[in-house]
Amino acid sequence: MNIYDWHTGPYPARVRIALAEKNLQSQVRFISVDLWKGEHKLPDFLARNYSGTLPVLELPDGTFLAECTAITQYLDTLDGEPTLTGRTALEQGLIHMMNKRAEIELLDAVSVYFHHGTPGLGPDVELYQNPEWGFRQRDKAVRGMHYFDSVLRTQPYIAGDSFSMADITVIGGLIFAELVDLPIPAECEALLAWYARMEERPSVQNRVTMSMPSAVNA
Ligand code: GTS
Repeated sequence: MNIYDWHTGPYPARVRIALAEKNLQSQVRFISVDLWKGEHKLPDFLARNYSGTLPVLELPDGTFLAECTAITQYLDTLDGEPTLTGRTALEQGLIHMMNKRAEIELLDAVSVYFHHGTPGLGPDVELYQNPEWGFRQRDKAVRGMHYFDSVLRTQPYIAGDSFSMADITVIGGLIFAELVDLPIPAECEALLAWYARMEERPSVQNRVTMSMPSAVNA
């Protein structure tokens, strides 16, 4: 399988962490798509993913799977342990809900802030920017941090008692928040403590160095 990604990207980090959690790294080849040069907006790449975003998983039969949630679900189904998307109907429902919340309330909000409220990927790639929308999403992301802090005051992981895809998505949000200098508020003690625990996981620590990326059309 091929993964089209960018080694320091917060969304690609989600799939890199999932791969490491499932010990599937040896089954994929990483193909680097340079976001800063806008390679993800070129026709070749858009043919692989209409949305023009990373990461994308290419299967041996030529199928392209985009969207971190879909890729994680696929990888989780390929291999049994540990499960990242739940076993029972209730676990799967809760993980899906919290994963979606982690995207809407945190990760996607930070991403919109990056693309609209900061120079983003630069003038050659950011063809439309709306700073006010960006700043609103920045504030939404901080509210999201408070929300996840409240969740973690009553349970050890984002979707309950076990580590899951929803934890990975919040980790992605906090990786992105660090990149745009959006710190976790000091009063979010449960979120800070949880994040310190997450940063100790080998899958999170080794996510950037897990492979040497090759060129886009290698
Ligand atoms: N909903 C998509 C997913 O979950 O996969 C979003 C993917 C996404 O936004 N990826 C970023 C991207 O391609 C990669 S990174 O910012 O994390 O490195 N951004 C480029 C762009 O122009 O939006």
